[in-house]
Amino acid sequence: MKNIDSAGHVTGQSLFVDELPGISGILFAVPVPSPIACGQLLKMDLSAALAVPGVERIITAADIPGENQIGSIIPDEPLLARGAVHYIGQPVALVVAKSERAARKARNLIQIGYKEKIPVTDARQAQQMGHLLVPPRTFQLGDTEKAWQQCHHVFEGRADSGGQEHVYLETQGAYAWLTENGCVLVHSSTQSPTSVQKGVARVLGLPMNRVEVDTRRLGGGFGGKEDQATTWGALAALAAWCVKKPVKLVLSRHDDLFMTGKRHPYSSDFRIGLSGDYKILAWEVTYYQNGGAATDLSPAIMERTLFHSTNSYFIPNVKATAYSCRTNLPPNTAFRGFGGPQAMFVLESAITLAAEKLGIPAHVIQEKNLITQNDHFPYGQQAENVHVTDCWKEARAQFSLPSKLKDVETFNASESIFRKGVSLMPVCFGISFTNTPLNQAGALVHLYRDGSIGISTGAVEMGQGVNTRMVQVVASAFSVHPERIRIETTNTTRVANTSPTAASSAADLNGKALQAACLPLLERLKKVAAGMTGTAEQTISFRDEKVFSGEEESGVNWVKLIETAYLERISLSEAGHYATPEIHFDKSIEKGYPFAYYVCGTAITTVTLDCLRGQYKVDSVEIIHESCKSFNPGLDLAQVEGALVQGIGWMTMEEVAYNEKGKLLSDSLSTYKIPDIHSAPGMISVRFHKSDGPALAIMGSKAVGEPPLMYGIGTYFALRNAMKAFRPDLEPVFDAPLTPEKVLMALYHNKQ
Ligand code: MTE
Ligand code: LUZ
Ligand code: MOS
Repeated sequence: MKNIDSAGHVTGQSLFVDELPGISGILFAVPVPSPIACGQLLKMDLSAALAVPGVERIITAADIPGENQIGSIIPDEPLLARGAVHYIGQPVALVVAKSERAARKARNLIQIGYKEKIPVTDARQAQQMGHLLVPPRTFQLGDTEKAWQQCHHVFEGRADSGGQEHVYLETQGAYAWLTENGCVLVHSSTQSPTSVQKGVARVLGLPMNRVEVDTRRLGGGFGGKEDQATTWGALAALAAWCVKKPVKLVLSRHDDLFMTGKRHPYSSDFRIGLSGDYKILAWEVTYYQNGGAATDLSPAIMERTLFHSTNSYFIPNVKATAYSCRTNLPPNTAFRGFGGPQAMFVLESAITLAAEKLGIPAHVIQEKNLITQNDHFPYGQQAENVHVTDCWKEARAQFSLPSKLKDVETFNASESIFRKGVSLMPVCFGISFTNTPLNQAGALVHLYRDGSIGISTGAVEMGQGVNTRMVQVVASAFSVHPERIRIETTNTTRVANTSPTAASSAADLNGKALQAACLPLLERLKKVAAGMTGTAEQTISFRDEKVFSGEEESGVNWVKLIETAYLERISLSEAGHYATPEIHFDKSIEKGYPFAYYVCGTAITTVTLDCLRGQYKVDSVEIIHESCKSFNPGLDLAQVEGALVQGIGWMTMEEVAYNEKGKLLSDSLSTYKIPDIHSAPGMISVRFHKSDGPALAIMGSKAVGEPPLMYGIGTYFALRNAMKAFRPDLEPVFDAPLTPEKVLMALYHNKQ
């Protein structure tokens, strides 16, 4: 089934927040950012700004009727700063005007007096100063201290990975107005309507039932709107509250780039120990996560880093410690993979370092240490039903690894300027929110009298196609044509207490909630059908819009059945709820069973490097990816390809740069390069590893949103292999992104 949004998107009919029609009296809001990263705001002179024609009001923290707080895990983030400011771009006021243009003009005239302090932008420095967002955590298995003595080879190193800007096509935004009797409606571009609802209620001092949040779809989220849409929803609602008119707030690209948080940069120290036959016996790692100026989701992201510190490998002795460091950057936040990619990059760096020192290919070490079904992850969950080795072997065989390696060797031996490199990248990603209570969802199903169907869930469509999957789930449950089904907006008054659409789990959780809603409806309809056909209820089934009694077609169709049920006064609406069974985690001992299942795969990447210029091209990425019984291979393929290219961007070209004052330097799409069609791999080949899907995956179809991003890590190491082929004494530096500049500098560093 095609994505139900395709036609609307290409004809321009799909609506996004900025395109919602203006209501009479509509005003536009523009946030006022802090000009300094650390210090005190002394006073704001608003007089010139207020004199700009069209300006209605400038809102500050003093106007907030409720609590000036939006921190979701820890209350350390004011909606509008007052006094102390902690990063450049932190909202300090909001200009509301008749046009966005007037609001912008006014913003430029605001004079802010401040007293500046020296900001801290480096995670390690913050850690040394004791600036942590939360206490550090350690995951441990076996005894690394003892294990070092048994190791034949021990290597130490450091790995750094940079931030990543989400670059969702639709910038952050919200549109709010007061409905009646002190209630507010917010249209928000959010992955988490309930978080926005909660945030607005808190800021306005209202109970949640007076705040309705509606989300039709996002022009991309990628994690950037999991927590950070709340700021803009709350600001729009606050403005509407203060001026009693509809207020739209949609960030310009530039404002979005420098005011919002990104993927967390990590700096890590590691120590890896191997036996004489290359079994990894011990793994010690310390992660320094650059959290930015407020907690946001950093502790949850740090936790997922710890969960994935051994990626697809079994290591008997592990000690992984993570520090979430407070710095004067915009609060960093969720980004596809949620700390998992950062962990995997460090381990791959360590394996590569070991391989280089030992003079063997990295894939020899990788292959020897893949986790098997009897092994346990360091946090206690058994790797039962984990198909790491199957995918690895399938990739080797199907993509002819030996001949590929040989071709590259021949090429490299015959070339003077160009070098090729190959890498293998196994991925094993846990599916479920690591914060167990979030693994629940709700849904609502209406069967209308004419046989058409309206469904609502807590899932948010952001391009990944979850709405299409939801339609498929219901079409399959009732055995009706998908065209009969209309999926409604995600709205807090229809489905309450929703978890964010995140952790790749939206289809599983919300699909199962939908199934839970369809089940009692089906039972009731069977009773009606039994009455209509004069047969026993147990013999009734629905197939392709027809009622069957046993193998016999009864002559009753779906439309007639629904109309009859209505006349018999049978309820045709149902709400469903689902909570993932079995999963649990005990933080006091850092052990448990946090994931419903794992998604595995292996990517083989080939690159060609121009060693004169530092430029490179990804020739091909060939992937075996586990989808099990995919019920929408087209959507799955799109997710794998998109995530892969996003991962390659993070590893190779996307460089988030701040200066020492905490000012974002890469603050436009000309200085922040994301992959385009020219930098995408010349060839992407994805083959799905099929098997019986786990019961906890919706209709046996495994989650796909995030895991393939981590195949992009393979590009870094393919490039490193190409560099190494040109310069065998390459320094053991692991510092992503590996931009062409960095490649060139490394190839000629200290060269006689
Ligand atoms: N695909 C598109 N096109 N746009 C997005 O914003 N977000 C990704 C992924 N795929 C995203 C996307 C992220 S970060 C997640 S967690 C999942 O989609 C969420 O959706 P799902 O749970 O339905 O997979
Ligand atoms: N969000 C979250 C996530 O709150 N918990 C998670 O475990 C998670 N994982 C991936 C992406 N978002
Ligand atoms: Mo995705 S980072 O879980 O929004």
